[in-house]
Amino acid sequence: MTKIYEATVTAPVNIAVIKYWGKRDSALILPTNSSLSVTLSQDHLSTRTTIRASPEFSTDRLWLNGIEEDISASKRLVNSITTARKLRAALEKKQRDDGVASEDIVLLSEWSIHVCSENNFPTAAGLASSASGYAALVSALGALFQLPQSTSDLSRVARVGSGSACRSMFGGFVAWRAGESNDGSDSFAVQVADRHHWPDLQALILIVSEKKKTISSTAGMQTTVETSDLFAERVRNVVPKRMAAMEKAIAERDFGTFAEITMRDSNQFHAVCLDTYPPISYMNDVSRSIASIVHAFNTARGRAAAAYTYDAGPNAVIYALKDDMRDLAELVTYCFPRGSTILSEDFYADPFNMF
Ligand code: 2P0
Repeated sequence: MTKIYEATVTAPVNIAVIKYWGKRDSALILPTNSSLSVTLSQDHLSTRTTIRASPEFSTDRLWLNGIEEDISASKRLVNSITTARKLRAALEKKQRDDGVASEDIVLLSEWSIHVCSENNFPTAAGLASSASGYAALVSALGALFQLPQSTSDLSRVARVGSGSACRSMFGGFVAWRAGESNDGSDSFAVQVADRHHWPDLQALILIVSEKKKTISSTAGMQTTVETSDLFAERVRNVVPKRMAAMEKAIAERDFGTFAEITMRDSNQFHAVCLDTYPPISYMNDVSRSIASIVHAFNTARGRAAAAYTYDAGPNAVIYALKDDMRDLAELVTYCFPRGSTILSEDFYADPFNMF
């Protein structure tokens, strides 16, 4: 009978409130600054990955959303799989050293794998897929290989696939500690608060454009590192203070501070993009209008009741507490009646509404 081992996992998308932008080492994916994100609900924005290993498979193969891709064409995929295999090989060696009978040791590290990965959201919607994709791949490899490493340890493996993926290894509120080493040993994700910590917090995703971005994050951030003067100021003097203030705001469920830092950090990230030469512009007029609407909403409420943030594209993510989110969502749909939004009833649990 054919021997097959199989693991299936689901990993969610995360949206940064302190942005990662810039690498100090492109091969190991070591960032220039720490970052912090909120992991969204697994139910509606996530990647589900199944991996099978068998001694009968002749080569590693991968299907993304039903279409076969060439693994060897992606250095990052090869790196992630090779790193996980080395951890499995170390585990098999330890079993041998511990005197486990050879027939009881499954040499999974030597078998080829078949990977099947699917997003439950349209890739064309311009929402991050590399974060959930690599987090799902590495979590599935960890489960398949029964690796004893902690989630933070495995986040280092996800990081070599895509930087932001290391944060999707955890739910809730997640910091990626930049670290200082040259080998990446101290550059990994940690959970700063779990998903039940702030049940009132909601995320609203406003799909402004479904077009693929013109400049990839990977290419854009390196041009920023090489050309922006503002960037050095951000890395040295701004982000470290913001990381500390943001972690405190989350611990205290202080939405006003959380919101202000979130908006300021998004604005500074996009300012740094504009300070890049040639400049990079991810937000468009609709994105900027949404930011103005959020500020008008906050002015009307006399407090920071909602916060916007934008990644490397024009789509907006709004954070607000439940009581305010309904009104904000109504205001946005009034201003943009034909817009496309996804409202997470709470960002960690069951219901999502599409409307
Ligand atoms: C973030 N972004 O913190 C920031 C904000 C985009 C803007 O992480 O080269 O796709 O694979 O490490 O992870 C996008 O960067 O880049 C990103 P690589 P990645 O979420």
